[in-house]
Amino acid sequence: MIELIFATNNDNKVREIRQALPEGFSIVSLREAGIFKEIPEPHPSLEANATEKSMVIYELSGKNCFSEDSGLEAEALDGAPGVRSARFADEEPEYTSNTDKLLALLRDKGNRKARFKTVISLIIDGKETLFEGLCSGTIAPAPLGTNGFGYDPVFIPEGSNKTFGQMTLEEKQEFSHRKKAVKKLVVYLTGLAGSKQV
Ligand code: ITT
Repeated sequence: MIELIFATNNDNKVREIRQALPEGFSIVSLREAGIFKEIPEPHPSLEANATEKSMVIYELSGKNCFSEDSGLEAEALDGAPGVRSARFADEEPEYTSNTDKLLALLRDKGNRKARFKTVISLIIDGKETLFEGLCSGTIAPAPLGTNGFGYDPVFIPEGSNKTFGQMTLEEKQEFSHRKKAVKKLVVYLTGLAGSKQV
């Protein structure tokens, strides 16, 4: 069994990654590990924030772990909200949510292309490896569906006519940026386990 701490406070991410992992892998969230810590995300890139989260938890716990940082990049907004996806509407009282702000900024734009990006930072015995997953699609004119989290109700992945918010978790996994990054993580860890390095 490969056991890892998943350095996140986002229960939706835990649910999605648990569902995406094959047998033989077990993850423990920060809450389950008894670690109650808000990890800062001060950096201008998903990669640097992911590294910060996993390093902080590795140093604190001394255990192999991984984190992920993700964001939604809208083409017409030069990649915003991007690394600021979780805090996009913060401190701007005219927007009640991140999706409100995104829809307002895209209202007059013809180009509604966007992509989700996930970066996973894995730390095994102090050594970091990064994995990336992308999912291209478009931003819907208005929110549809209540499943998932974050921007799911406004994101339609390429190859579907439904938003992530209208999909079951199983359906979302067929397209998901997070699932693609997890698949790479699994291949890598399976290789390490084969050579008895984890
Ligand atoms: P941790 O840092 O504790 O892992 P977080 O919620 O702060 O959790 P991020 O900093 O990675 O996570 O922020 C990612 C934000 O991007 C998240 O809050 C959502 O708003 C959005 N997001 C990421 N993946 C998404 C997905 O699959 N569906 C919808 N929105 C997503």
